[in-house]
Amino acid sequence: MYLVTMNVTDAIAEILAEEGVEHLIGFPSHPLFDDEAAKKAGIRPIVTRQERTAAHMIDGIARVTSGDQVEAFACQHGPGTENSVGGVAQSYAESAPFVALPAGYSRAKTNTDPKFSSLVTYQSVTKTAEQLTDADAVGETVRRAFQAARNGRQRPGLVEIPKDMFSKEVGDLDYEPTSSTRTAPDPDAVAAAADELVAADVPVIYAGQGVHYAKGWEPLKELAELLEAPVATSLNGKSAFPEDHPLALGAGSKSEPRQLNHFINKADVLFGVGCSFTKTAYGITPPEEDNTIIHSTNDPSDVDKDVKSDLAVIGDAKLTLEALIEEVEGRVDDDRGRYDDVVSEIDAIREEWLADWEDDLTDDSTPINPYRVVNELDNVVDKENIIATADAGNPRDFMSAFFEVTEPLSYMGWGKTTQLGYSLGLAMGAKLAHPEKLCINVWGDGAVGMLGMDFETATREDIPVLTIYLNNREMASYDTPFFGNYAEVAEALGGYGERIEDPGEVAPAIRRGVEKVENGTPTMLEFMTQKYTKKSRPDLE
Ligand SMILES: Cc1ncc(C[n+]2csc(CCOP(=O)(O)OP(=O)(O)O)c2C)c(N)n1
Ligand SMILES: [Mg+2]
Repeated sequence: MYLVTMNVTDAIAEILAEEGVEHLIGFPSHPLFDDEAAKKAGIRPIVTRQERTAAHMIDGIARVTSGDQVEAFACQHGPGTENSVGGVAQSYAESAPFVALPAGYSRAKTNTDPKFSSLVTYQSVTKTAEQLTDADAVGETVRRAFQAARNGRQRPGLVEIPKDMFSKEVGDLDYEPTSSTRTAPDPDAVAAAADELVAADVPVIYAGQGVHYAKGWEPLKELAELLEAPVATSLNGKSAFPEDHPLALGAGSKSEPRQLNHFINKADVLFGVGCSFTKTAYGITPPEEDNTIIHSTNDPSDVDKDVKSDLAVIGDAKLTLEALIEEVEGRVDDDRGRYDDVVSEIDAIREEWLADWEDDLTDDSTPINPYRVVNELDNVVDKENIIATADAGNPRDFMSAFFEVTEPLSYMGWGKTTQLGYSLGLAMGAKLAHPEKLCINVWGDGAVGMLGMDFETATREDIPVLTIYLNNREMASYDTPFFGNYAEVAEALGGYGERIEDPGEVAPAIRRGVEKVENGTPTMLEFMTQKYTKKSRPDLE
């Protein structure tokens, strides 16, 4: 808290600092960049090559900090704001928070055709959208955006600042930073959920991204072990439950493990926690009849949106899981006597499923089978020290099912909307938040073409990420050919680039890449792969 007189630009910079913002990421012109206001307030400004990447980076930071680190985005009025919609929309759909501070046209022209209005256009992809029209209201206006971004279902908040406002003098600024509050579930609903889960023959837990945001990983494991119940995650929830745990089913997506599909269909009680149950091609579609669906979410608007539940438990995922553990503990003995059966049922299906995929995962053919790359990546990297993600298209489907993760927040899964190129920004954001981790994105031609030039942001800003590019010279599911030598592009942009054509070189190349990254060099490994669109679709078998 402080009392000073300053202009709007400096006031916003100070507010950001008070809010704990560490990075202002975006694209000029914007006074927070141009006047070095952010820098002077101790905030690191980062300029990307594309506004979308900037949003993706701060989205990545938010995700890998469980929404604690709410960062700021800035861009120019007009074209900057027009070009940024995608980035904000992606974070809105995936529920990742940040505060966007786009400049706007001067107030005299703000509502004049054809001037782009962020206030109007961003309404559908932000939690709150406001326009700053009074310098003395700068504190309360920006505060509302942070408050929205930090609380409940975390999503972007936006304040459009007409460009004539930046130089306006602010009277006394007295700013208190916002905080986040958790909501606890209705005890009656928790008791009812416990009754159902304990009485179930085949209880199955489905964990979503809310478990990451609530940091509910430990109680999730405890509840699963208490109930002796298998655990699936959504794609966004991937890594909320260790995938090497005997009760793990893996992540539900367009390509998913056979054991997951088996148990989702077999469950007589399906407990979705921290999930939206959104019907999407990249999520599960549970049967709604002949079972009991319990839906726990912190956003009541998810309940009965796409999937009709039998019981809703509204609240923070961690508080809900902890409350459930207490209720369940009073209802069950230590050993329910079915752990071994459940585990061997999972294991048998999993082994059979992996055996069916063995030929792909270890394929020696040339061009390289992309599953071979994913499998070698899975084998080579140290799972305790990574954060991985994959892009839209087949790379997502290869990774979601066959890249196993064991640590909370070691995977950034997404697919509520699927903008090509999102993965690079996510990986760079993760690296900024966790410089000690190996941050990896796996993407294809379509994604590289859209945001590949932001590899230069990684080299210029010293953000050493490992980019795995599966180059099949086309958009495989769209029969659209592309070409280019992107390993050379990566080199030309100041990083390390290597093109790999020999399947025997896949693992050694990954090791070389990891070493380059560890030495501080952003690295692009370009694997020349077959066009391959085979997915694991047990639902269609
Ligand atoms: C911005 C955007 N436009 C269109 C799409 C639709 N889309 C999804 S995947 C894809 C092709 C991806 O091709 P590529 O990156 O080469 O991966 P591949 O499937 O070939 O491995 C397209 C066009 C999208 N996801 N994002
Ligand atoms: Mg491709």
